[in-house]
Amino acid sequence: MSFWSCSHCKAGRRALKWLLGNVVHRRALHKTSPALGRIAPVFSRAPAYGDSVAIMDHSGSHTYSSLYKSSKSLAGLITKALACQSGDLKGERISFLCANDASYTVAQWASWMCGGISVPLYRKHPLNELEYVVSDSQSSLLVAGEPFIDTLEPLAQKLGLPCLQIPTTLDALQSEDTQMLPEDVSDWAERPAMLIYTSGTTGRPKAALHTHSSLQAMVQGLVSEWAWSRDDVILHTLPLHHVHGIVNKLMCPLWVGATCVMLPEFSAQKVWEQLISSKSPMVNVFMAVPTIYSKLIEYYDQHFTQPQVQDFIRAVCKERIRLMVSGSAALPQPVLERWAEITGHVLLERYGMTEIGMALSNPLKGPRVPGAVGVPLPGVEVRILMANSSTVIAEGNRKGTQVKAGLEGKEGELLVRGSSVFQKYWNKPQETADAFTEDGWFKTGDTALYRDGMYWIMGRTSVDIIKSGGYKISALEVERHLLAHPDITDVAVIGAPDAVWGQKVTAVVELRNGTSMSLSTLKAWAREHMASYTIPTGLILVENMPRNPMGKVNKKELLSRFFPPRV
Ligand code: MCA
Ligand code: AMP
Repeated sequence: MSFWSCSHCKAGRRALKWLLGNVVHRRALHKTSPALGRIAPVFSRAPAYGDSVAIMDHSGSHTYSSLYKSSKSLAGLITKALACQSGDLKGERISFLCANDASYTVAQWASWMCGGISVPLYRKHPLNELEYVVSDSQSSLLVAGEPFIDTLEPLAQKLGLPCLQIPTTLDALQSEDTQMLPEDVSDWAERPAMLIYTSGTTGRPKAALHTHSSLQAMVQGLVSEWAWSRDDVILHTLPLHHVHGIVNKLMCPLWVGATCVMLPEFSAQKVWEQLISSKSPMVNVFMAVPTIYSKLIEYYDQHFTQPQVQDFIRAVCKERIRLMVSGSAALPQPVLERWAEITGHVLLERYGMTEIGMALSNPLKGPRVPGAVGVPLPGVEVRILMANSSTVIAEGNRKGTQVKAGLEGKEGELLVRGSSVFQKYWNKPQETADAFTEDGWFKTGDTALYRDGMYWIMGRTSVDIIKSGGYKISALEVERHLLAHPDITDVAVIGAPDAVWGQKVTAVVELRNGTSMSLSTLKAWAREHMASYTIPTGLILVENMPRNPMGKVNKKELLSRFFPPRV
């Protein structure tokens, strides 16, 4: 029996039908996917890299062998705390909250070494959101990096769960009492590995379940396409509860034995310092969301005004850095152009999503077309489907794309299939079924077109999904929170266009008679209840919420009324 077959949920008939179809399809893909090969979770490659530096963080350098040993010890402590005699947690969930440093990798590897599913928590989430994730994932144990023990311990007590702390000095974890690891992990392909929470247009955030094979497919696709090697040094500045920060920027380098330099959080000044520093190891790979590139440009324009400094920066970036990537949101052309002026690098834009990993990428070598997201990565198949019809406009993979005659350049919904696609939404069979077509294609909800030999993302099909700073935010989830405010009687949340953030979370609010509200009082109230990046940064007060005769708010109309398109 596979790890995962003891599912917690009773799938409905439709879900079961989908599941069977999907499993069959995914099996077929495993057979045919040439890139995937043997399944080997990233930690199992660490011993081969021995004393090479895996991670550099605020506390110093951490070699592959020291991370491996600390992770084994933590895995041993986890199985002990859960009284698991076999040493195999068979897919129990381990939620962990760590800083952006080596302790994160130790927690992740440890949860895998003892057969668990890793559930990364995020430090900017308020307690109620952390509790939601721990409860929804039915986690059995919590792991706290040293700065977060005071946050997690009371939560663990409330929920009756054990809570382990990772000491500041990771070596203090290394003990004799370590986890015995399976000699052979070749049957790990369909083992569940990670839950990533993502917002949608229905209900609370749902967790996408990735298996070891879907994670490996993501990693191997990027390693081969972007030519990752052991000599690479990447600068890591992203949050670690999303695929971009976890897979692209952390698991890829650790897969090949490269070095990951981790900053505790994004700071434009610190990023510039690292990019041009002549201290070893020198960064040669950088990846970020478009907002980060905008903020780096802003910092450059304010601080690096002297021509000789500008020449130096350009020369260093051009000479040392081999790859700079943008993704998670559309890269505005002015940002791409200005970045190219400053650094001499045309950003490589790629497209991905929590449920599928990376799907489309501009080439490492060869022309990168501004505004386009390139072609399918290895092992990925894509389709563009005409809205409200079964007409396939275009379908393609690594080798090429076929377009239906006369439909070149027509827009439709982007569908994705392949070995990097997630297995299911945790405990949500209906949502899982709804997310796929009958023949196993994942429906991204993004509008795309194929033109001039590449794919272009034209936006979301739903106005209720907002992208701000690279974060996906559900307008409905923000409305749910705001409606709990005692003075708010009605609210509609919209994503106003914003040059730096992509979109700006804007609340159109109707207040109780006789009350007033400013953006700063709303923000102060929201900080206790909502993740910081979901808090509105725009507030529009209305006497009466504009509704159509059916009583519905038309958000497209609201957007064009308050933010008319510039002509
Ligand atoms: C926020 N602020 C704004 C706006 N938005 N002010 C004006 N207009 C706006 N539109 C304000 C906030 O209210 C806050 O104000 C201040 O700016 C700083 O906000 P904060 O969120 O704290 O910003 P930050 O800490 O500087 O972070 C910016 C960031 C961050 C580094 C760009 O958002 C980030 O790390 N984003 C990456 C997200 C990510 O990794 N996404 C990947 C998921 P005040 O100070 O008054 O409170 S997508 C994915 O994984 C898929 C697979 C993919 O394709 O990659
Ligand atoms: P998430 O669900 O948080 O993983 O975010 C995935 C979403 O980010 C996708 O569905 C797209 O809407 C958006 N996205 C990612 N990369 C790009 C890109 N290069 N251009 C436009 N949108 C993107």
